[in-house]
Amino acid sequence: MRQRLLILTILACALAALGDNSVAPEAVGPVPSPEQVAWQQLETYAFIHFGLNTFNDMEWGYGDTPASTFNPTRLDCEQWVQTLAKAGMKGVILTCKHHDGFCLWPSRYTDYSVASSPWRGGNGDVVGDLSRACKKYGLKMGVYLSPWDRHQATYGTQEYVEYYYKQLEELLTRYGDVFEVWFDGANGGDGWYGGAREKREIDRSTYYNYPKAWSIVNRLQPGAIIFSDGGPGCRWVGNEKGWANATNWAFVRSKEVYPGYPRYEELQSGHADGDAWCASECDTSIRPGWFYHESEDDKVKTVEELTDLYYRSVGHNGTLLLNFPVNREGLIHSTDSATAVQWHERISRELGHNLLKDAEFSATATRNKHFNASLMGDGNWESYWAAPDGVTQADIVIKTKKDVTLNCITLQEYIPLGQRVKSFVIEYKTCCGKWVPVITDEETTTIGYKRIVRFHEKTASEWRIRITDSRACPCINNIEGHFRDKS
Ligand code: FUL
Repeated sequence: MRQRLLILTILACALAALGDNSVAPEAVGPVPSPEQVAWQQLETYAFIHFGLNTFNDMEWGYGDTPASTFNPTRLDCEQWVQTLAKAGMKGVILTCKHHDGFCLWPSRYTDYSVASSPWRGGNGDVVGDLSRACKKYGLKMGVYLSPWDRHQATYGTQEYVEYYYKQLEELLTRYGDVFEVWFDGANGGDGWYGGAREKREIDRSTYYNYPKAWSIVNRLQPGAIIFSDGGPGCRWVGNEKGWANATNWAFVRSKEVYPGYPRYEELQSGHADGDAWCASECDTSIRPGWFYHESEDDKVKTVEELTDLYYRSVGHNGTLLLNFPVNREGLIHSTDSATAVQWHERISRELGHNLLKDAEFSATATRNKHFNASLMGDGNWESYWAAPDGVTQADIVIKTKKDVTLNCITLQEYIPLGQRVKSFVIEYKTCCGKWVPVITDEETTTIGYKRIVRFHEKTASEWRIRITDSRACPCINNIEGHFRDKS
């Protein structure tokens, strides 16, 4: 009797070690919050840089330009938002205060704002206008409030930090829901500082007491994603060119990265061994500068360039934050808006027709029927194929009814359970039955929320995704195939 019990106990322990494949896989940390998942699903949203710099042809105003120079002739936030919606943007983040300290809303705590400008007789509020336009056209609104303030005399003291928190509170309580708050790590030191005209050094990792600022955001806008070099909501991608590396983990070592992090290039790939979920946001401007300069009217990025950036941001497990410099009239320039809309149409054309839609999916290892391979082709984000516990390599075979020509495949992991895949290979079957890898310029390593791989076109009726390494059993919820017709 005792011997039987012992055998049963050993058997139970062995089964437990193997995992329970009758249920869903356990999450493998770090994992995203539901807000982080919803944020990544936005994929593309816009930045607007607008302020005193616009009227003074500058990028980093010193903080001494008179507020009276802010005078847009026909500012129209509805024109911005309608343009952005047509360009496929799901939200917009406004530079409510840039480094020069000038506020685009009438802040109670400073007169260096639109209230001291001639625009609408000092009664205007750009943030208010934008929030109304966003509500009207269904876009989300985010706020950028520069921590570095080259105008304020108190900058460098605790008094300034309190002022910063109060402005944050104003922005987070006056204008309805905010989807993202942008904490910019930039600081050049020098400024006007109430007339002192000097260089002020602060300790970037401690001066602003960011945990306190973040607790204000969490209290007033619990749904908002907090951006900074290292999150906690999402991270800077380590360049201002709008792309992430092909290998891109949604993790950072949270104890290491802070706003102003010097080894920022690491952020292009994230930290494979990071302890916190912090996906990358790829920011760039549609023009060379962030603010409007007439001299850049002929330097707007082309549809071709923006398309490439889309594949290297959204297609590299990031989001794309594309900046539009609003001009002195207070409008998005017609070249920028026409280009952005054409770009969106181009992406929709390239990725709008899934050629693997009616294909048959199978896998060499499947957890159980509730996680079967067909769920990768059902168009439902919540259903996914999963391998049994302990299986970190598996092949997914996709058969189409007739030959299809593809030059692009999209893969998605079910990220609520963590980012798992470390390497994969895309193959097609030749007419003589041989599996051959497609030719791509990119390393095929991580997948994450979304990975879009472009490759030399091939025609076949059988395709294979070989997952060659994974942090735990892979969980894939979507696979699509496309032919990107460049004509
Ligand atoms: C940087 C700033 O210094 C630039 O002016 C711009 O706002 C960019 C988005 O972030 O850190």
